[in-house]
This record gives sequence, C-alpha cells and structure tokens, in this order.
Amino acid sequence: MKHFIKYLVLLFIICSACSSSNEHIQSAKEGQKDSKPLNIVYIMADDHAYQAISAYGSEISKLAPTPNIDRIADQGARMDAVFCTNSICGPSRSSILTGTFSHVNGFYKNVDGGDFNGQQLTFPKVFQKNGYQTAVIGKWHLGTTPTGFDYSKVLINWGGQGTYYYPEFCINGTDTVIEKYRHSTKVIEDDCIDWLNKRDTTKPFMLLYQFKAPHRDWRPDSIYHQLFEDFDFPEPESFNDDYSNRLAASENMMEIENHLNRRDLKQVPPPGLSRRDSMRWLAYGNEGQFWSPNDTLKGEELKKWKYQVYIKDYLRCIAGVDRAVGRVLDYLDVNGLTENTLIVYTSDQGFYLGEHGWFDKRWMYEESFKMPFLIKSPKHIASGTTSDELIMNIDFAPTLLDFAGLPIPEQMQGKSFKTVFNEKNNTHRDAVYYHYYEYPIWHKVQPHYGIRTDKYKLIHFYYSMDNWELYDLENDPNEMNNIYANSPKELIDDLKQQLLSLQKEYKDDISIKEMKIMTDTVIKRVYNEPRKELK
Ligand code: SGN
Ligand code: CA
Repeated sequence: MKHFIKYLVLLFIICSACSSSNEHIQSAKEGQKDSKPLNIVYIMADDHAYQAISAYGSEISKLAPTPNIDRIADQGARMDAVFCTNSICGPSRSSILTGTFSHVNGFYKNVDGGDFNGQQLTFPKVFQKNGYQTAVIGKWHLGTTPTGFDYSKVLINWGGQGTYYYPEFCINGTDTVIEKYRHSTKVIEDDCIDWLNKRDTTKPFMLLYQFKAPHRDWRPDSIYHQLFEDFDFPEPESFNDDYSNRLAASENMMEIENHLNRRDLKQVPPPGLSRRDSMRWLAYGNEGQFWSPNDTLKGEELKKWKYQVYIKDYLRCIAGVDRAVGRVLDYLDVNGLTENTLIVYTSDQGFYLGEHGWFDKRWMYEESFKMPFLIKSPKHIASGTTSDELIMNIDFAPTLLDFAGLPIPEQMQGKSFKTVFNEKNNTHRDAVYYHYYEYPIWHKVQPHYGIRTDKYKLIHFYYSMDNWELYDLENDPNEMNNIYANSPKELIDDLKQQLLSLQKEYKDDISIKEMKIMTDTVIKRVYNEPRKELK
C-alpha cells in the first residue's frame, strides 16, 4: 500500500512537472505568436450594399444569404456606422489608400477627374517599408499603376472597371493578360490563393483582394444563373418614392423604372446590327427612353419586372463573391494563419437596391453613404462584436497600421478605431463629413456636402441649386421627410456650426464658387486604355 501511495505521489509529481512544462511551452509559443507581425487580408467588393449581406439582417439577405462573408462578422465584428467620404469608386479607393479626403488626395471624380497620384503616401507603402510582402489583386480603377506593392495584378479594360467576362489584367504595371474562360470573380479568387501559396513564408503579408462584382452591369458567373429562379424578392419600403420635398433627388437619372438600359437587363439585340448599332441598342434606356421586353409589359408591372431582373443578377454576382471569400478563409484556416491574420470585408461604397426607386450610389442618403464593414482578428476582437461608432473610410488606413503596430503617418486625416473594440464608452467621434463632386454624369446627382451625427443628417446641395435637407434618422430612417424648413433654428444653427468646424478641421472650408469649379474642371487622364475600334 505504502508503495502504491509513493507511486501515486511520484506520478502526481511527474504529471504536474509535465503539465507545467507544457504550459511553459505553450506560453513561450503564445509569446512568440504575440511578437509575430500581424498579417492583413483586406477584401473589398465593388458596390456591395450592406443590405445584401446576411450578417446585416435585411429581408432580401435572408433570401440570399452570404454565409462565408458572415463568418467574418461571427468570428469578429460587424460595424453598423461606417461611412464613405465621397460615394464613388476611384475617390473612395483613394481615400482608403491615403487616409485623406478627396480634396486632399486630389482624386475626387471618376469622370474627368484624372488619375490617382501614386507618388502619395499610402498605407500599403508603410506596410511594405516595414518588411511586409504586399499585393493587390483584382479591381483597382485608379488609372496609374499601383505603387507600394511587391505584386499587383489589376483589371484594366473598360476604363479600368474591368469586365465580368474576358477581363484584361495588368501584372506589375507591365504585362497584359486577357482571361478567356473564367468569370472575373473566379480569376481574382484563384490568383489570390496562388499568391498566398507562392509568398515568402518568412515574411508577414498585406493583401488587397478586390472584386469587380457586383458592379453594374451585374453579370454573374453562369453557374449561378439558376439561383433565385423560383421566387421573387420583396421590394424595399421606399421603392415608390415620389421625391417630394427633395429637389435634388427629383432630378436624378438612376431610377429602376426609367434609367436601366437593355444591357443591364440582359436583352439580346436583334440579329444583323453592326457592332456600333448593337452597342447603341443595348445602351438604350440610359437617358430615360422607354423600352419594354414585350408589347404588353408596362407601368407598374414593368418597373417590378425590371427590379426582379436587376436584383437577382446583382445577388447572383454576390453569391460568387461569397464563395471566393470562403475560399480564402478556408485557406487561412487550413494553413494555420487564422489566429494571426486580420481580415476586413467591405465595399468601396454602398448601393441602392431599389430604395427610393434607385440603383447606383453617390448620394449622402444612407444606402449609398454607409459601407458594409466586417472585421476579424482573433487576437484583438471578441467574436460576435457589433459597433455603432461613427467611422469614415479615411480611418481604414490608420486602423490597419495601428493593429499591425506600425506608425500612422501624420498627414492621414482619419484616425484609428482600434480602441473601440476594447475600451468601453470610448466614443470615436460625434459626426462624419461627406463631399460629392461629380456632375452631371453619370446619374445627375447634384454635388453636395453634409454631416451625419447619430441622430441627424444635414445636407447642402449647392451646384445648380441652393438647397438644404435635414433628416431625423431615428424617426425617419428611410429619409423621406426633409424637415429642414420646419425645424427649430437652434437645431439647424448647431448642426451648421458642427459642419463648419469639420470643414475647417479637414481643410474643406473653401467657397461654394471654388467647389463648383472643382466639379467643372476637366482633369485629363494620363492612363490610356488601348481603344478597340468599333466597326
Ligand atoms: C459606370 C456605370 C455607372 C456607374 C459608374 C461609376 N455605367 O460608368 O452606372 O455609376 O460606372 O461606378 S455602365 O453602364 O458603364 O455600367 S464606380 O463604381 O466606378 O464608381
Ligand atoms: Ca464602386
């Protein structure tokens, strides 16, 4: 018995020694992990509305869920108040890269706005300087060749938009390749995995993984053509908005009913047309010209039909993006990279999915102003977090650098929101600022600026009108009721004061005359896509 007890004691001592040495090994490993630089995968789609991500819970997203994108929210955070500073492609991307507003980085319009000045300081350059391997794969749309990347493979055809089929890419600013078989989302997905496989595993990485989808003209991979065939999507509450009280909105040219063209809704040109004439035939509708797929469909029924064709193709494009996101998440899991990689999923701006009767973006109204933003970093963010802190796209650059422990350049106007995940009651800011310039092309959206607080949104449309709008976001979330004319003077004065101080802080306190000149100025593109002759 004595022996047995001795044996037990010995066993206990050995086991505790083992377990403490295991703990020791584990904590050494932990320590090593902590000192390891954080990898970054920044995923961005083009025109992906938060309403079309199931983590955000909208009705349509319940019918077209995005389980892979949702994994990022489930294992990390869903941000509910992230805003764009100028809701179109190139300008948003420039603000994201530089951490500055459009008027500071100089790329404030897509059309006649020149190209992005790649000499500027961008966050990928800071990562690169600090020993990271950097890459951008997919949509770029900034004209000039990407700078700050060890590897780039970006879409260059269709004015830099890229196409869904036969997309053309430029590799490292020199070699052009045309993809003949795969859908653009699939090519970008495969290239991303390829790059991850071939990377130097002794170095940390920072990858921008950027899709063309679901941008207009919403052309999904044929493997998704059958999706949603047997049911229709509900229309949003503001689908039949009449724009009363909102002069700028009433002048728009982005209505589902009146401005979707035949190409958008996948009509087939009659046989025998020349290439030029068939392009014209397909673009018919852009200017509000009436067309119908058959002799009987018109009025409300025609509008409903257009909405279903539009929304189904849009969501089919997203099904492809969701698959591609899942593939990279799986890759990181399988290769033991998940713990030490920060992942962002976002879009260059929001988009209208029939709200106010619209497609497209540009406005400071919620659906195009608000960006989806999901972020996961197991070491820093608890799973299932949600946040309604007011964030702007100029905050992305400082935030990514901050998470990686790298210096944030002084000239960045945004600020890191890393602390919102661990410091309770830490208010990031009281209001966000917005400024949009491009007019009249493409969709006749008046240039405007404004601020949004938790409760109110004040907008000034200043180009060919002088109109203010005010919304009470708590009581009128669809922004149908402009209360500017009948709101107390103190409220309006207070908001205007806040607006002015933001304009001063961000150095956008120029005169209306100067703002109009910015819209009118034609800045030539340096970037020259080889044009194909139309016969
Ligand atoms: C294209 C689209 C427009 C869209 C712009 C900007 N027309 O010109 O509807 O607003 O892109 O989009 S299309 O018929 O060519 O598709 S952005 O994402 O680049 O800002
Ligand atoms: Ca876009």
